[in-house]
Amino acid sequence: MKRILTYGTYDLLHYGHIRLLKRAKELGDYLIVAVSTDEFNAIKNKKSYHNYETRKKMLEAVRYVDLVIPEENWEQKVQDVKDYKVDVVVMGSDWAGSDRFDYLKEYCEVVYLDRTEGISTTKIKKDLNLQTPKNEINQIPETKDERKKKEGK
Ligand code: C2G
Repeated sequence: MKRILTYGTYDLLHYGHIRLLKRAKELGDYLIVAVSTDEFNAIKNKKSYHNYETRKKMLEAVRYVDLVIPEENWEQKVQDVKDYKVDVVVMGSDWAGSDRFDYLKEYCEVVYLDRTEGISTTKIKKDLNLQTPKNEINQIPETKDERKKKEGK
């Protein structure tokens, strides 16, 4: 079983993300996505429209994704590769050659896939002229089942 790992914020999920996930999955049999927590986004100076829980739920609904784990810092990648027995780390070509990823070649294969031109979360926000009020992050309301589970009913 060939295990693939990729990292990202994955906010406002768009077809550039989906194409990356589809091609990453095609490289193996099991795809793990480490999605940036809201706290790590702050470190990356990224403000996401959806909070971590919502971005995680949306990725879990993507047919190519087998597991979603939190990306909490820059330093966790070697441990992730070991813990999840990863064969290939995949990122979009905007990360090609980055020292944030290239050093992982000591532990596994590192593959950069062409970034999908013409789409990005920043472009979507700009085109929709989205001004997310400061510190307000939208989230998907809980389903009845999720509420019952939380209340232990
Ligand atoms: N991507 C792509 N084409 C686009 C937009 C994004 O292929 N048009 C890819 C990126 O290259 C990345 C993944 O989709 O591999 C997720 O993109 P982002 O959510 O923007 O992730 P990023 O902010 O680059 O976070 O530790 C690494 C970071 O967490 C990566």
